[in-house]
Amino acid sequence: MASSCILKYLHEVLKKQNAGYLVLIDPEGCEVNRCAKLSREIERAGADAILLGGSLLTTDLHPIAATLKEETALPIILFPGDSMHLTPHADAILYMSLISGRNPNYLIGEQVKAAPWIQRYALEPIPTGYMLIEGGNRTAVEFMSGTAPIPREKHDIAGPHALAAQYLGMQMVYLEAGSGAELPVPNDMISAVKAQIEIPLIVGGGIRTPAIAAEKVNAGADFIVTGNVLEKSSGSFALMKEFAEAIHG
Ligand code: 1GP
Repeated sequence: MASSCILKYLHEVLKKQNAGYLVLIDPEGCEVNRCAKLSREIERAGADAILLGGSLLTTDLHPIAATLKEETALPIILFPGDSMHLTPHADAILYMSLISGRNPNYLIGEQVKAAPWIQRYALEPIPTGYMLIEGGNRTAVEFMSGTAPIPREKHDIAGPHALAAQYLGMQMVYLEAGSGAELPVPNDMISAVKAQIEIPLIVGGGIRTPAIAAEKVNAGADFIVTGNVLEKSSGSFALMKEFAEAIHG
């Protein structure tokens, strides 16, 4: 039986500080040596864990994940776009169900295909209710999943989805505006969702500055995810440090 040490670790992170910082590495287009350097910087900058994954994967995940495991002591948590995006060279997996959508393949289909491999690879599954929120532009996750995001102002829709995730036994809720979203998840939606649930709330997509990350934490986010902004920035180490400080509070 899989242990739950990464989930416990994430809860410990929340006991020690305001919120946790998760840095997403998209293996697509991330050459192994670059990923290795990035992972060392992520750890030195003070992030709490690395998420590894993306909507579409055409590169070989195994060598990248194996290198990350060697280079950093931080937990490596898979963030898969589908059941093909698995590797034994990780500690855990966000075992997500795209609960904001009504596409059975992403509600349960991919999860069934992935389950035997998660067991074989001894990955710790972290059951997560994944909710796509309108982010001002069409994002890869919206296109690839064939699901419509929840409108930005519809807190009355988002809240019950998150609560249903909790009642179904999920351990985390992820509010996702989509990688490269023009607009991150609105603060008032974060607050409305947070008020309805007791499980930790992850917020990501389109968070480009430490000040915005801090706003999301103040609104109720327990974990902040950044991806794109670091891939695009030349001074990514300094920026990551600023993010970590802003998020940890
Ligand atoms: C995407 O929430 C993550 O799934 C991160 O988004 O790349 O826009 O930071 P960004």
